[in-house]
Amino acid sequence: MEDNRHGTEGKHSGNKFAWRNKIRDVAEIKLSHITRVHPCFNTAIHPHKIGRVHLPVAPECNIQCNFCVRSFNKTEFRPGVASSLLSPREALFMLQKAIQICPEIAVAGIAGPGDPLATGHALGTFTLVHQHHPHLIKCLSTNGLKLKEKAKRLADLNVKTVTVSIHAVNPRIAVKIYSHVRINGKLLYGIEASNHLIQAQLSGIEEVVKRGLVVKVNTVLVPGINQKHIETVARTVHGVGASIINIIPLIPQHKLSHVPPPTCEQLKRARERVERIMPVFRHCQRCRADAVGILGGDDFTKRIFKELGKTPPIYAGNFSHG
Ligand code: CLF
Ligand code: SF4
Repeated sequence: MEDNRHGTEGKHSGNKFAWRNKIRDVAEIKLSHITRVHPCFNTAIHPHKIGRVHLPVAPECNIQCNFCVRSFNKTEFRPGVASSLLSPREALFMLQKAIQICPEIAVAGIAGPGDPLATGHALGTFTLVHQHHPHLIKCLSTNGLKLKEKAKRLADLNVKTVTVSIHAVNPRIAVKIYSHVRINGKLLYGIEASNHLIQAQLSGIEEVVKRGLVVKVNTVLVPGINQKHIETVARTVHGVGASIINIIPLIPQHKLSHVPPPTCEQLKRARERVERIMPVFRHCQRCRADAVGILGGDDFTKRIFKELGKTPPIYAGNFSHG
């Protein structure tokens, strides 16, 4: 099943949401001074010029992706990894150090290691960032489950860019990618969980776009599961107001450890197909939740953690906010 016969595409695409696209276009123009310099929100920028810091403050996740094993360690190059969790105050210190060491840093992002909207830590951190470094672009990455609920707060905090990870918009496909979703302490499984998550993600995008934020969607390409569904994902998220999409190759682990990652050719073809629908971001480094520096350049996480008195990571490696 690769199309959207049982999914949400029809409901969320087409002319019905043409007005939403107009709002998105206005937001894009209004925020073009931001997206022009944001290393992950435009297709043209040279990714090696602008820096970002990821503040690893989000302790928990409210869903379970089948390719994600969250952990705190210093050595792995894979999703869900940070060397240590920081409090909002420690994150502010990390940010200050990061700016001193790497003045090219223009973006303060929160991308994990759990979901930044599952608890209040990320919004508390953004409050401090906003008070002390109002000139920095605040960037949030989320699975979208609580996006609609937190949209006003994000807008009030002057967060301008949001990434929502959406790997399928058809619950019958999504069910192969997500194990469960937790809502108000209750676990949902199967189609019910996928349905709930997809609806939350799409309505969350609509809500933040309505409030003038610019949205990127991150989609993990999982061969044999969502490979032929990628264009439907792009059409649907573009229909509800997302501006740009990032197709990330699967890193096989956890319940999807048996699935081979997409080949370069498969990834290239997926990006080309999606590019006919909406702009594609191609410079993703699958950063860790505690990455510091310029995309693809030196990473300063280890040095900063040492100064924080935290166990420094051995490798300041990669982490994808899948
Ligand atoms: Fe960080 Fe993500 Fe903001 Fe970028 S990363 S929170 S949008 S500032 Fe960028 Fe890194 Fe890829 Fe993310 S290269 S993993 S897409
Ligand atoms: Fe949660 Fe992100 Fe891991 Fe999925 S990839 S389980 S959203 S932390």
